[in-house]
Formats: sequence, structure tokens, C-alpha cells
Amino acid sequence: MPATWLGNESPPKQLLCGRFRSLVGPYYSPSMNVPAVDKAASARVTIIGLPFDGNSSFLRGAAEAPPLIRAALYSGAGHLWTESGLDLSDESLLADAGDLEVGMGEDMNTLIESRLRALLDRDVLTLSLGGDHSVTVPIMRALGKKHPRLNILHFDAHADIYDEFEGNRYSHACPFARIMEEGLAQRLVQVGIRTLNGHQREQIKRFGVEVVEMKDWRDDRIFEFDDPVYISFDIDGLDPAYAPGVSHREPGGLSTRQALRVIQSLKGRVIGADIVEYNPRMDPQNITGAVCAKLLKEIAGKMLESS
Ligand SMILES: [Mn+2]
Repeated sequence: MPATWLGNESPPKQLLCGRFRSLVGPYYSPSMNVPAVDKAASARVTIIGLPFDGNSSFLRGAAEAPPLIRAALYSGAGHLWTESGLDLSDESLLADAGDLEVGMGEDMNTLIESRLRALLDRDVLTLSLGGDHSVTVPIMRALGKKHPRLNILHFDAHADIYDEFEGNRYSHACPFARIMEEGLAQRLVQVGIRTLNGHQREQIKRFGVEVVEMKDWRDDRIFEFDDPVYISFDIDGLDPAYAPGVSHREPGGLSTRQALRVIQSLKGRVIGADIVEYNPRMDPQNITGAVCAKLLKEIAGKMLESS
């Protein structure tokens, strides 16, 4: 289990539940108290793993993230209380729908959208674990049916708004171009950004994106949204000193605490979220897995308190 996996290498096989397995796999010990899949219907927030990294442009590995985030979340090293005082081990608050099962040759956008829609039909709030950032497009398509006036708060080192990247319009460098073209967000606010080039600045202007560049960061800023807000958290929005387990390390980012403060002080109704781009193959000693689990807890807490 993760406590004994110290590797810079790929995690051992028993941790790679991954791509083709559902929730109940050998990587869970009985003591981990993982909620059962059939409880997903009754809990207000439901985790869903999206083990897909086929739209990554540089490194693979993000598909292996969901089981490792779960392992950190349910690790005996900590507990499931949020800083605001919610106990997420309460099965009426947090459940787990397992990982999306990915078959060969399937269209991921269709598969993710239909899986998310099935969960949303049960009136649960979804917290998706990527996977690369391309998964946010089908998630937003599913959510858009329910929330026509959605806003997005997007944490990232990168704006991910290329019109296309290396010939792929669904590259993980492009999701927010597709989302804005399809009118799936009325307002997109990006934080942690520190890699803009000329094309991306043009795209930002074209789509009216509100970008808070890292060079202009101020700790006292409160983010406020009138309508429902979705949080899309690329873990590389954090500084690689805090979260080294990413495919594109970009120094000069947010601290874990700065990101938590943005989430905790956010004014608005958070109706869904994703945590994407964690790459376990780049993660020494599962440090970033623990950071993802911490963010998961505090984002879930915010969703429960605000929605
Ligand atoms: Mn990124």
C-alpha cells in the first residue's frame, strides 16, 4: 500500500487498479473504510475516477492518479474531517462511484459525459478525479444540461486554452477553448497562471476570460460568484515544491495553503469540481497524492457547505 511505496518509479501493480478495474480492487485494505459504490446514490458528494491520459501532450501517467488519491484520502495517516468541521466519513456526505471503466477504442468524451449525467440524474454533486485536463470538457457538457449559467474557477499553471495543440483539438492544452466555444461557462476565472504566450493571450481576450496571473497574485483577494460555480483544479497550479507529481512542472506557483484559502473563502455555490493532472510517475514518496487528498477534502467540504 502507499505507506510502503516510496518510489520514483511507477507504483506497484496492486496500486494500479486503474484503467480497467472498478472500485473494489486489491489496492484497498479492509481497514480503509472506502464507501461502497451502491452508497453513491444517497451521499451528497460523489467521487468518480476518470483514469484517462490519452490527451496528454508530454507525459503519460495521469490515468494512474485516482486510486492513489483515494489511497491517500483513506490512509491511516490522517482522518476525514475537513478544516471547517465536517466529517466526510459520514456516508450521507461523501461516497465513491469508483473509476470509469475504459475500454479500448471507446470515445472518452461520450463515455465521461454519459457517466457524469447518470450521476447528476441522481441529484448528487460530483467531484471527479482525473486523468488529464481534457476530461473537464465532457464533465462540463454533462453539467451544462443542469446548470445553464455555470461559472468556472480554474486553478492551473497553464490557461489550457489553445485552439488546438499538435493537431489535437481535445488535447489537455485545449479544454477551456472548447468549453468557451460551446458556451458551457458564462464566466471563466483562472488563477495560478504563469505560462501565457501570444496565442493564449489572444484566446483569453477572444473569450473574455478573467485571468489572475501569478505575477500579480495577492493573498487577500476573495473570489465571488453570483451563480453556481464549478472548480477545476489542475494540480500544477500549485508550485512544484508543494506538488511535484505533475507532468509539466512550472515554478512560481501557489502554495497549498494559498489554494486552500481561495477555496475556503470563495463566495458562491460550488456545485461540482475536478482534480486533474496528478501524475504519480513524477511523484516522490506520494507527496502529491496527499496534496490531492487534502484538496479533495476541502473542496468537498466547500461543496457541502455552499450547495
Ligand atoms: Mn496545467
